[in-house]
Formats: sequence, C-alpha cells, structure tokens
Amino acid sequence: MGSQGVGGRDEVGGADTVGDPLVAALTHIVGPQHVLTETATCAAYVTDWTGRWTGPARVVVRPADTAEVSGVLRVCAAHGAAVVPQGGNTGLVGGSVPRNGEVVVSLTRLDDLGPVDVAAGEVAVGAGVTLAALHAHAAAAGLAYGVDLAARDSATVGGTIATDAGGIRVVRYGSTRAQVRELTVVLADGTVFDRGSTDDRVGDDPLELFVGSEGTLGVITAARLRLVTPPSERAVALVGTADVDTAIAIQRAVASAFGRLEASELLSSTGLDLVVATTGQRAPFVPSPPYAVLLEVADGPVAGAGDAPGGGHTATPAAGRPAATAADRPLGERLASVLEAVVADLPGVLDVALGLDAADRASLWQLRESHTEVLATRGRVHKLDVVVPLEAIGGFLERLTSMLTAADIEVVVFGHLGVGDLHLNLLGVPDDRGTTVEDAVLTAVVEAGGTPAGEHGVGVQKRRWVTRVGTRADIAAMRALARTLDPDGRLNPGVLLPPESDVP
Ligand code: FAD
Ligand code: 2HG
Ligand code: ZN
Repeated sequence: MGSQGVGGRDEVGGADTVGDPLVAALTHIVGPQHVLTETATCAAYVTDWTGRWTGPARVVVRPADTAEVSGVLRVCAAHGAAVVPQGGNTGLVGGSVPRNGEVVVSLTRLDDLGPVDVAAGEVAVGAGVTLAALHAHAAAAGLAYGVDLAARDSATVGGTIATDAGGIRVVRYGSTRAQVRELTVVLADGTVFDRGSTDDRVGDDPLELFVGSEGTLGVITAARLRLVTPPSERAVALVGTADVDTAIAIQRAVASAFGRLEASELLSSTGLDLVVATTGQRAPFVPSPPYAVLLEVADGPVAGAGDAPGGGHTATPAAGRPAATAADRPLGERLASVLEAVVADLPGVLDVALGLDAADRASLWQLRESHTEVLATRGRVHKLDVVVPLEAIGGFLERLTSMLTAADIEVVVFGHLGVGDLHLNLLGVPDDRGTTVEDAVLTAVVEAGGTPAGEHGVGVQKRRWVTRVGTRADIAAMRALARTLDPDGRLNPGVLLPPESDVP
C-alpha cells in the first residue's frame, strides 16, 4: 500500500476508499502492504494487457496463500463485494480487470514451487507461479511443462488454467486442461475445495469444471500438473507458401513423416513484414510469401498412448519410423529431406528456411513470438481468437480478407495451425464500428463451421456470442452451475456468462 494507508485519502480509479470497512477487514488478513488503494500502485491491476479494457476497483488485494485467499473471499462475501481474480493480467479478452468497482484479488504471491516428482512426472505449484518459472523448475529436474506461450514471463499457472490456455505446444501436448492433475480452489464463500483427478475419488470429479471457467466459479490457488519428457533434439523449418492450403498440406506431410509435430504455427506476409520492419530482425524471405508455416520436429520419446495429450510423460519405444527419418541421421537432415520430397509435390511452396542450430531456431521462433508485442505498437488492435476447421481455413481467409479490405481494415493473421486456432488482428477499425466489425468477422467464422472463441476464452469481449452459439440447454446448465457455486454472482461478474436478459 502507498504512504497514505487505509483511512488516508486513497482511491482506486476514482473510488474513494477512506473508511471502507472492507478495506480494513482485508488489511487485517493480508497486512497493509498487500492492500493497494492508491491509483498509481493499482494502475497495473486495473487495465488489461491490450489497454482496451479498464475500470475502477474498490481495492486490490494480494493474499499470500490459500488460507489468505479463503479469508479474503469470506470477507468479500460478508460485505457483498464482487471479486475479479487476477493472475499475470496477460489475458486478451478483458476478463482479468475490474469493470465496476470490484475487489481485484491478485494471485501472484502464491508462487510456491513444490519438489518435482520425477517418477510420477508431476509437480505441485501455486497458482501465481509464472510459466517461465515453472519451465525452469521442471527443466532443473530433467522434465518440461507442456504448455508454453509468448507471455510466459508473466502469465501464471492459475490464469492459464482459468482460461484453458493453448499456446505454441498445443498440437503436441494439448491445452492446459490436459496437464491438470489436481486443483485447489477457493469458492465464493471462502470454502476451500481440494480435489484431484485421482483414482480413489468418490463420484464425479468436478475438477474439470474449473478449467476454463475464467474466474467465474472459484479462485484457483494451487495445482498439481503433469510434466513431460523433453525431446533430446529439435529442428525447425519456416516454409513460405502461396496459399494457406499448401501450408496445411505441408503440416500434414511433416506430421506423418515424423509421427508428430512439436509445433505448427501459421504466419502471413502482413505479420512477417510488420515484425521485420519493427524489430529489425533479418527477413527470412524477400519478398515475404503470402503465408508461412513454422514447423518444429523433435527426437526423443516417440508418440504413443502415454505420450498423447492428457497422457503421462513416459517414453514409449520408437516404432514405425519412415525411411526418411532413419534414426542414425541428424534430425535437421531428416527434416530437410522430408521437406524436399514434400516440396516436389506441392507447387504452392515458395521458400524454405531451416533452423538447425539453437541460434537459427531461436530467430525463426522470434519472428513468430514477436507478433503480439509488435502489433501492440500499432495503436488500437481488435484481436479475435477463433477456431476454424482446417479444410475451411482457406475459404474463410479469402472471404475475410475481401470483406475487410472493402471496409479499409487491415488484418494480420497468425496462430496455432496445428489445431486451427487463428489470431485475427484487425488494424484500422473505426472507433464507432468495433462491435459491428467484430460481429461480422465472428459471423463469418461460424458460417465457416468454426468457433468464435478459441484459446483466449470468452471474457468480456465475446460474452454476447455465448447466446448466439450456445444452446438454451448449454447456457441453462452453465448458469445453474454458477448459481450453485456462487449464488450471489460475485465472482467475475460480466465475464463468460451472458446476462439473463440476452438469452432468447
Ligand atoms: P489473467 O490475464 O490475469 O486472467 C485471465 C482470466 O483468468 C481472467 O478471467 C481471470 O479472472 C482468470 N484468472 C486468473 N487467475 C485466476 C485464478 N488463480 N483463479 C481463477 N481465475 C483466474 N493465450 C493462449 O492461450 N495461448 C497463447 O499462445 C497466448 N500467447 C500470448 C502471448 C502474449 C504476448 C500475450 C500478452 C498473451 C498471450 N495469451 C495466450 C493470452 C494470455 O497469456 C493467457 O490467456 C493466459 O492464460 C492468461 O494468464 P494470466 O495469468 O495472465 O491470467
Ligand atoms: C499467440 O499465440 C497469442 O501469440 C497472442 O495467443 C495472439 O496477439 C494475438 O492475437
Ligand atoms: Zn495463441
């Protein structure tokens, strides 16, 4: 807390906290230095990563452990205060920041890293642990965590579970849901709920419900996560293509030659040009091809039942390797010869850049991972994260581009091609047309057989779309569950669940 302290002339985004009994009760639980009430110290907690969503908080509170989170929620319940759970505040759909004077409960101090259980391939960690810290911790024990994303230095375990984050390894290990073994969650009334997907449970395990619940059903305070065996060798290729269908064909061919992909990411010329111009990184191809697919393959444990998303980390014996990937040749050479064979059959391939050593791999990945930061330098960006079936992506992108070009809007497309998750970043949307343009794009997504909300979740941004794509029964079930766990609707109001008045 700032120099004034509780009872001083503190305020959060305009809300005067002087004499607020809730603030005094929270201070009693977490200590004065972890109750933030001054506008300057609260600034980072009340505005989202994009700068698009912001609102006043009643107070920002930073508990240290599950017991303190429980105390905080009990006190908030007693005062009828709504709560916004917050991790690293890197979410991109507006769900992590206050809208209407809620209490922001920041979980970043819950950063315990338990010992790695190498035999089980698991680790128990606090919800506030960042993905970068978790990766380093697992690596020190010779293992790896299967979810990774460019926001790794800030995004937390709790936030990634709450959004069911996908990320750049989703094609290999599945989304966060597939990594969660046990969760500790604090419910709206302060009850601590500790459940695991263990074999000795009685009845249905409600653990699944909290994954992807975006802070609306409970506050996640800890998790036991599965770890994986990292590959011993990796190779990366960036393949420039004339169209997106060729990129998809290459993805399929390389996946079948190697048995699996570590990553498959789509880039486009607009994004590549912007990244190169902004960061000064060397252009991989001149001119940039319309699309490019970044493929990573690896050596080490080969896909098998226990290695699939949701499975364990145990290595299974290599089986069915094609001749082109004979294990006695370096991985990079094998990737090069697979690509050579593929290219001969695909006239839409324009260029290939190989990343064989660590430096080349890193610079190819840098081109992909810089996209979000670079786009953030271009003023207001409308981000739409959607999933489109692979076979429909080509037609969808053609339609999208002509629709947006006619409206003088630029679109930068990239994303996780392995699972059809596309990030549509719209530049030049007139301020008064944001909702109309987003709705037109999402309508086109649904018409292409896709889903309007992908790995980033629904948040505030796509709440109105829940009623458009969900059935009445789906929404009724979601609402019944929320009412049971949070009868007063105090957990993240305004996120995910549409207002009752919107349901036809
Ligand atoms: P926050 O942003 O703080 O919160 C996100 C949501 O989770 C909110 O609704 C919040 O209320 C809720 N929440 C947070 N913590 C808890 C908790 N402990 N208990 C209950 N609810 C909680 N996302 C992807 O899926 N894949 C990507 O590849 C990806 N790349 C990104 C790259 C960049 C550069 C950036 C800025 C973002 C990226 N994101 C990506 C989006 C974001 O990082 C993820 O949504 C991430 O899961 C958010 O984690 P966080 O800790 O920052 O959560
Ligand atoms: C990524 O994959 C993130 O890099 C961010 O999900 C996507 O900036 C975006 O649109
Ligand atoms: Zn993404």
